[in-house]
Amino acid sequence: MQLETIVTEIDECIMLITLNRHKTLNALNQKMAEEIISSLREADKNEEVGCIIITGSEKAFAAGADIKEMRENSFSEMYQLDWFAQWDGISQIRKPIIAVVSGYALGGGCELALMCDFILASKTAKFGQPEISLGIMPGIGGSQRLSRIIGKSKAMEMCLTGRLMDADEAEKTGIVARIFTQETLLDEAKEIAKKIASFSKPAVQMAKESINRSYETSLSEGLRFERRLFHAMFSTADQKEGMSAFIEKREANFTNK
Ligand code: DAK
Repeated sequence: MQLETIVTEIDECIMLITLNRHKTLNALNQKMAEEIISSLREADKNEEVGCIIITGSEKAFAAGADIKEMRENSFSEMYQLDWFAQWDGISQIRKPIIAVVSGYALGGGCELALMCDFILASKTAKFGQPEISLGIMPGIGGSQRLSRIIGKSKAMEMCLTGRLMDADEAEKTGIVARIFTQETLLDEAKEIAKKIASFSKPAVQMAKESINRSYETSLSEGLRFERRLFHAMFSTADQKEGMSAFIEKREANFTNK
């Protein structure tokens, strides 16, 4: 597929997806949603890829859904086209996805970052759900994922006032895993992605699946699910290799089997 709104590159074991609508601060339109989801699916199928990075520009990860594209839409158009339902596809991606955020991550841009497995940010990052100032509300998880991460009070305050949160506060509240300088952010992110990709793919994917399950089930069900996956890992060659390598004081050579 000829990509118009993103650039993708495979760097060793990482698929790097760079949002590429810089003039509009990477505003998310329908085309971009389709291209991101289809690239993620491709990465998921590609045996070389062990981890995926989604990033934007220095000024903006993404400043939200494209206001110009949707302004004139009617309710029936939004409903019948099921506008932005394709974003749900991100939750079916089994390989880890890291959002690497500099500058603005607003509205749908903040929600896209929150759909990823974790967020690495530069000191310039600003997160927000400013939809309220446009006469709308968050629509791809902002009112759901954000409140589960930062709690009701802060999520309410952000969604009802549109206030932006800086990188330090985002790290303190758990939106962001780690902060780096602008200059080193992408290199640090690639190192982290390569580390993840160096481990057993089944182990990485089961760990991701298990953490995600915790958001959708009771603690006792979640613990049972985790234990079953843990037991299942003892059927993999990588479990034998990982434990043997430790005992033999050598590097593990995982084969994803
Ligand atoms: N959409 C379209 N264009 C945008 C944009 C956006 N979200 N954000 C920025 N741009 C464009 C600007 O219009 C401007 O274009 P030109 O005027 O040069 O043609 C260019 O990017 C540069 O922006 P600024 O000139 O405004 O740059 P500044 O540095 O002065 O300000 C800013 C940066 C990020 C503070 C500002 O651009 C801004 O406030 N942007 C809008 C932020 C925002 O309100 N974001 C939320 C968008 S609404 C749905 C689910 C979810 C959603 C929709 C539907 N369904 C389930 C159906 C999500 C909705 C949203 O995200």
